[in-house]
Amino acid sequence: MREGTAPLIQRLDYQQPAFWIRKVDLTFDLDPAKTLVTSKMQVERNRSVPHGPLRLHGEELNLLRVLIDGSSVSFRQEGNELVIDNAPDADFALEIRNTTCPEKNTALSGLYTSGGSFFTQCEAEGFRRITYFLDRPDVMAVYTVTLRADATKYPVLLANGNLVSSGTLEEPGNKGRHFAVWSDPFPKPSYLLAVVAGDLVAREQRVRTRAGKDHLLQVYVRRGDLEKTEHAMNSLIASMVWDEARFQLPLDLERFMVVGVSDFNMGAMENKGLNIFNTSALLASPATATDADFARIESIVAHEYFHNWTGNRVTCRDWFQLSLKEGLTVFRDQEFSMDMAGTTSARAVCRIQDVRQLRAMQFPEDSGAMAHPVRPDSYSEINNFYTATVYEKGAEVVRMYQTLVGRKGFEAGMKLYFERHDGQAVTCDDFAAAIADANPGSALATRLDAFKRWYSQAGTPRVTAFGEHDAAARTYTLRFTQQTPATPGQTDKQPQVVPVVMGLLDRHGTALALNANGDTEQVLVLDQAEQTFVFENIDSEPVPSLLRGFSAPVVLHDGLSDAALLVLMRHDSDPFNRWEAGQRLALNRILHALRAGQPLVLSPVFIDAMRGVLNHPELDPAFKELALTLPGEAYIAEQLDVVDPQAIHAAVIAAQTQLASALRDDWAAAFEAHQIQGGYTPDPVSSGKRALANLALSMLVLDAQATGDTVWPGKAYQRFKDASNMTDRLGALAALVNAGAELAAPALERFHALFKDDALVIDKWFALQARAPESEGRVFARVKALTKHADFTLKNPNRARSLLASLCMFNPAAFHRTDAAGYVFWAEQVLAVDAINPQLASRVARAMDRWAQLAEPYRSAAREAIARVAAKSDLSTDVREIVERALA
Ligand code: 0A1
Ligand code: ZN
Repeated sequence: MREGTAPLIQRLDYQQPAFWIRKVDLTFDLDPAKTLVTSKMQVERNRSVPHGPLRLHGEELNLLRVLIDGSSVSFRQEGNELVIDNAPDADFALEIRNTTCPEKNTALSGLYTSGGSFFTQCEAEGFRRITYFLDRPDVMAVYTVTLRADATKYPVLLANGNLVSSGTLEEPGNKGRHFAVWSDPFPKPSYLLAVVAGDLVAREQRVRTRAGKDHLLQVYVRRGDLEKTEHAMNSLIASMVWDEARFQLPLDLERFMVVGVSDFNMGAMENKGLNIFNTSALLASPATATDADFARIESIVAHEYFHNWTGNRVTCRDWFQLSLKEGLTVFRDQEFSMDMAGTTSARAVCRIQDVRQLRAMQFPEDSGAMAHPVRPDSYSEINNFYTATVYEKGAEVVRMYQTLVGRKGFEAGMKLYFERHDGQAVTCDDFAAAIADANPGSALATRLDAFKRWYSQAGTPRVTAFGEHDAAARTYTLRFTQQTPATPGQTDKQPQVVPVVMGLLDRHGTALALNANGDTEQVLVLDQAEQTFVFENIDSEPVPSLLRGFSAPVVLHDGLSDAALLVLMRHDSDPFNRWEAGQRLALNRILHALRAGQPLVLSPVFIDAMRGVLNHPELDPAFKELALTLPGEAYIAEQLDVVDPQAIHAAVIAAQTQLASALRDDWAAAFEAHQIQGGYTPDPVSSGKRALANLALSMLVLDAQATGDTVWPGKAYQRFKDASNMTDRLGALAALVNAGAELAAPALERFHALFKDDALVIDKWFALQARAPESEGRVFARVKALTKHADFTLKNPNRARSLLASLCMFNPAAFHRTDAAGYVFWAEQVLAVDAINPQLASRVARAMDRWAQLAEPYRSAAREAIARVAAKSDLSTDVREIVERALA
């Protein structure tokens, strides 16, 4: 956030603060241009650390006065710190008054305005942009908040906890103003404070929990958005029920509020009892949101709700421990989504989607300039570490605990964790100790130190497996090796603890017994650089099915032949590995073509296998859609030492075109067979059918482009016009746009006219165009033109991301151009956004993380663009850290 070079903060430098703040009384006199903040704090010296001055954080504040026990006190300002050298030894009352300017706060951190209302965002270090404070998560205080504001413009005044009183302000000078006093009984770190004031309306629901307690649930949004809150409310209720049933964790507040805001840097925020959501993660109606939006909203509502225990009741000692709350809460929301999905197949679909996301986002992070451990060792801007590694890899680490101690063992570990640490700010070591101590003698407890390398070592481990059958001895020997590649600042890596869930199949696909008990599935635990496992009574060469359910976040090389992969794809009892086998068949072909520098030609065997999936009488449509979708370009790039984005794109398009043509009749049949009669529901079965129908349609339109047929584009246009829900409408529009059909232009125009007043839908309109497959530079040119569109702005993060992130991060072939125009555009946009919103700018800046793996001429041009940005003297610390790490 701050300009200039920020100091590098090191994990091992952690020290407790010199003072504790136990109680805070905050008053906000809200005004968009100048809000007055009065903070009265109860402060005490921390006697377990050396005597020192009181140093409070404060940024972009206008300080009015500082009083200790009612008298003025001498202080000095050192950079962004307010230093009081002569603070008393005994407990004291500290009062600070300052003002801030919410309407100029385009960084959206601290107190800001959006659509004429006030909102706050305090994680990670936004509270210091509201008032001076010990703004660190280990300082936990009880807060009372008084809000005073114009009653007409801001009829709703919200803060954390319970409403104590409210009314009209009577004093002269406060005409037309009203107030509300909120009190939160739970001690919390400052990053969980929240304030909202505006003209909002709420959907309300009273619920009774299993424990017999009554609660009021409220979802606050702008007038006019109320009918789009039903799904969020249902998701909230389902989350409450689930957390009580699965982990015995009840809601601890009488009132739980959720608020939507259009300008927000992330998805949502778990402020105690007052979650604040990006509207994109909250609002849904069948006409405006896709199935994917409905699923995302359910999972984000759950995620924030689950933070109430994993994050709020037990929080992080310091920001290096971020994955303590984030990895665990992502794991919990993933488990919730799987339980909500229901059937084994629907659960597998969730798992496949999560792994696809991990591979598309976290694997590249782990092999690029920003590679860092799940528990980072240093940062200069903590906002840069809300990453796929901390979140998604962190969730995989939590999943491995569960795999190693079993589901019941994990639940026992969670129980112990809360018994030990409720109300505390703790570390990842405390979590690990609780899970291990609740499971003495387990595969985890016996190798806990080695397991914890998942927190300290960056990089994705490479595991190889080599199987050998001894016909005479009737044994099958599996030999594993593992090695983790070097990452910035970490060259030597130790072996990791890798749980490999596995089974063996014979060549007809029958599961083999792995031991005398007749078990057909087992967990092998790797913890050495090399290890061997022997299976007895194996009559013939089996096909190993390893890493079922993606039991560890590693890259596995098992050298299986295409024939063996076909056995797995057709017969494995593990649906994840069935999907994986199909993906690997496709990947093998694409990589072979890329490495040989030859055009890609899909084999008849592969095409038959895909046809078998598409026409399979028992597989679910949602699974079929995933199995028939080719690996993404980012994941393909991950497999290569030198990345040529244009060559990858050409190979993927060739594969798609061949699959579209070879299965033409099957796609048409699948499209017709998966039409849904009746009203829209976003359940997994219906959304699976819509997904497969949309994939079929996109293949048919793509094929029509090649053959000159006009029937399918016409049908797609008709479907686009007539669709009764956004999934089908956007699916048909995407089919036209992605194929480059002539009807794409009128369809886009019509779509814009239909939804011009719905910002979230217009975001989709921008994103669809920016993510379209590149062809002769047309997509890039279109994006550049769209930056000049009347609806485009860099000030709204959703809108800015809809074009910039879509192009620079999700459309490699449009972005990486031989003329370097993509990089020039990137540099311009990063600098323009940085002046408005550094957090947003640094996210876009990360599009260049993997520049060093690019082939020439991309590599040199990319480096030059990064160096040009780095040469600017007035960069935010956010962007500076990203570009400097890239160049290091
Ligand atoms: N803790 C939130 C994510 C979040 C993080 C930072 C923010 O502002 C910089 C906002 C939200 C979550 O995990 O949902
Ligand atoms: Zn979170």
